[in-house]
Amino acid sequence: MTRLSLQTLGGLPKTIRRPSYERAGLKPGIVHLGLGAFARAHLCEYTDDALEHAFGAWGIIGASLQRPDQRDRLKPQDGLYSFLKRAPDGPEMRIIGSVLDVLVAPENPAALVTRLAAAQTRIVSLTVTEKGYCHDPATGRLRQDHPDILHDLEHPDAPRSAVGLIVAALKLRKAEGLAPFTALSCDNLPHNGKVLRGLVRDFAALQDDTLAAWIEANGAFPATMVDRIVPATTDADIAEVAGLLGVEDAAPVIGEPFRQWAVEDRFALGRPAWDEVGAQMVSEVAPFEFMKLRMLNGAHSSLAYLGYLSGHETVAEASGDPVLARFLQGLWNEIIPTVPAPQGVDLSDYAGALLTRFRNPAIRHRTWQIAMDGSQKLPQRLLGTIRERLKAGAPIDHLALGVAAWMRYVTGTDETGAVIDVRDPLAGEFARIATQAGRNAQALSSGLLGIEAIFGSDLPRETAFTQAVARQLDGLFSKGAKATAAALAA
Ligand code: CS2
Repeated sequence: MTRLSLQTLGGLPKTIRRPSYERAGLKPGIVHLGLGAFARAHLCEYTDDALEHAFGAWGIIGASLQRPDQRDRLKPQDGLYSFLKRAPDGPEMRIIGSVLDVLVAPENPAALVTRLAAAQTRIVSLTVTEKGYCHDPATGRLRQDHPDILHDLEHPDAPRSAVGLIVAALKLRKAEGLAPFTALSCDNLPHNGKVLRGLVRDFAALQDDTLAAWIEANGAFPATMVDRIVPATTDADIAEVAGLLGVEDAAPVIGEPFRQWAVEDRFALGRPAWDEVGAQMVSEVAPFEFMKLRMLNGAHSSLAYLGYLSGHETVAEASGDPVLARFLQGLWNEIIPTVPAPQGVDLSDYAGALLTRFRNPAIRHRTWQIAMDGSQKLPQRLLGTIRERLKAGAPIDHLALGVAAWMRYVTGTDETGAVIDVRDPLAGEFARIATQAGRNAQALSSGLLGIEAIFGSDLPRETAFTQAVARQLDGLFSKGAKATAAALAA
């Protein structure tokens, strides 16, 4: 079958929206690190919209930090791909044109550093997931013992990590008298701009204090809150897209219609007209970020673990289960008092809208996908909320069940005795702790609570927390996930 490309673009069915700007004249201005499905359904769509609104040199060069697959799929398509938005009443499709090229960092790290350091590169954006920051999720500080950081200190001109790449490029820019680019984190981390700034500065300081001081004085690291539900693309999606397009697209992205982007408007060298196409440029991102990380992602993770253990494959199925829907409502009741509402937002309405989004029957977002990397997600999704509830002397039963369900999940065996494919940088440690503890809730919870990179040194000393978690975990072992969630509502 013929492939989607600049050449075949003109022959697509007329009903399919495509870039209205002159794609052949588009010049790059952004390098995006971690060109996964989420970025292509969020940043790249906003940028495509902004280019239609006000054309400028804001094309995107993507960079894959690990594998060549994305480049291999997109290169033959001249960077073009389709975005299939799945609403409950049917799909809508468009072609995104903002991605110009894809580089593969491990194949030629120096070429990527050169591209980052080029004068045309005015923004370097990132979606490298939580673990891609090589930091300690409990504190937000650089892990100097992280294998990629150790590697990059030894090979500063051929870095592997996002932080190493950014610092290598900033070093070249400084030497050439160029201003730093804006580094724009689009990952689900609290205070993502500030965290990235700290990591870049600390890594630079390990090599050269004057470089660190120059970055500190001149760098721009705006905070962002990003939101869109984007499940992994499946073979069935690829076949469906080919049917709609009439040509083959090896790299479509699938997502819900809803999207939100709150961005701190502090850019060193300009930005696309994102504000004209729906992004909210704000002076304070924190309220948006707390709302989204605690209410959406906190609920997502809790539901992923409980849902998986209850035998639900997708978020839509899990949130359609009346017992788990009741659990979600109870969870949001515990979370809402800890969230400062962004101006004009009613948090109960926000929770109601989340439930509708989770239940979108057209989106198959696997609980297993969200369950990944819990060690990197729990601190900002659940543990910060728990700390604040404890300080206020408020109940935390639903939050504790979310944490206990994660513990039950990382034992690696489900309620039917089947193996769970636990994906997490700390999976080895979990397996060791789980083997030692067996089905003893007390032993398992205290073993896992001892992982300081997740729980810090404070939470294991909070008996109201440790007892609540052990109690819920005991319920999960003795009664199972559904009955334990049901018991909370009783
Ligand atoms: C999800 C997020 O995979 C996960 O951990 O919770 O990817 C979630 O879908 C997005 O943050 C929604 O914006």
